[in-house]
Amino acid sequence: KPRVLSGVQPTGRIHLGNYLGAIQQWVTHQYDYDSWFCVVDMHAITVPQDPRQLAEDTLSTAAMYLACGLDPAHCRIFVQSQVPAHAELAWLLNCITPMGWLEKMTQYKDKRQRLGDDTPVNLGLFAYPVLMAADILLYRAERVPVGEDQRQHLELTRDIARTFNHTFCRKRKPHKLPSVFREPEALILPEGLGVSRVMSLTDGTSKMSKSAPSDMSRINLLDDADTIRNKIRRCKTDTERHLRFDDPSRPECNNLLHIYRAITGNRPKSDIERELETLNPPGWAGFKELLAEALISLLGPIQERYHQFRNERLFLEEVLSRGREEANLVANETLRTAKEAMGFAVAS
Ligand code: AQP
Repeated sequence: KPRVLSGVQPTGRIHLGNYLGAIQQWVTHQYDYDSWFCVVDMHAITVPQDPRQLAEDTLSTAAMYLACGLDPAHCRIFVQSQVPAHAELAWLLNCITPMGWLEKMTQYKDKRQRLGDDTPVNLGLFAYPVLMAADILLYRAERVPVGEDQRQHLELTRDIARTFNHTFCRKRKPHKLPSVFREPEALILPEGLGVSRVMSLTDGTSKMSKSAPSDMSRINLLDDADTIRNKIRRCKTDTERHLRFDDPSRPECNNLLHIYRAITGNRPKSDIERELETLNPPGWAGFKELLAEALISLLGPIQERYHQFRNERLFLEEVLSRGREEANLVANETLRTAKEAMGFAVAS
């Protein structure tokens, strides 16, 4: 089976963008792929975290993976910081990655802008994509199921893998070595099969994100029914009455229709547009009610399972401990071959 690897940062509450763009794909693919999913807590600390909260958020994120449908009998779930090879490989890769490549990363540029000129940017935030490359390359993953926002980081991962293989394997004299790393492909939902980029509820041109200051901009998977109704009631819309897909001048309408479609079985767009013409009350008011209730139906069962898993601490720790052991085995082996290729004196 081809191997997949992906992860979410424990930086707050998991939202609908994380679910539709990434986790839902993981759940679907876990039976067809050799699947590895991590909670990327070392990525989380690229922006300040409360040390009293990080471990709990890490466990909550793992519980949410299970609640969304990841089955530890079919995939491995582990915590990034419990596999030291991630940090070590990231350092090796830092030393072959030109800073110019990282300066071009739009996510870095966006985050930097959001932090403002007065907040100094740390080296970790700048080097974030190199750590992400290490995460993926350590497992020689072939596919990486992510949202559209990660496409550029995946391209960078491929560039880093190619540079490493070229420098330390193919050009190696007198004997070439087999490639250490495999160039992974992003697995991003194609248009028509869900939403690869869920946008903010308060601005249809920016992505739904954990770090956006206003909680009204996102639906968190743990939001209760009243909160969901309130957020959808107050989300940004426009003054047109007809609800149509794919009008570029109506980003909010487009986003909400795509969310509705993704959570109600990906029916043809024309079917949904027809359904929306018969709403009572008509237009936005009726659609907002429909969307809110569809979200509540989707999230209710996930929330119930989440609270069960969150209370089964021993089970959760056992899943993560098994994941940690297996991840360390694979990651240490790849790290050893990478260090050998670079010329380190590797202890036998
Ligand atoms: N809006 C989104 N639409 C589709 N997919 C998304 N993902 C994130 N946002 C969307 C996907 O979720 C996975 C984990 O991403 P993350 O942990 O980086 O989450 P985040 O919400 O992007 O976190 P932050 O801290 O809020 O980051 P910034 O500030 O960069 O937005 C990934 O597969 C991602 O594609």
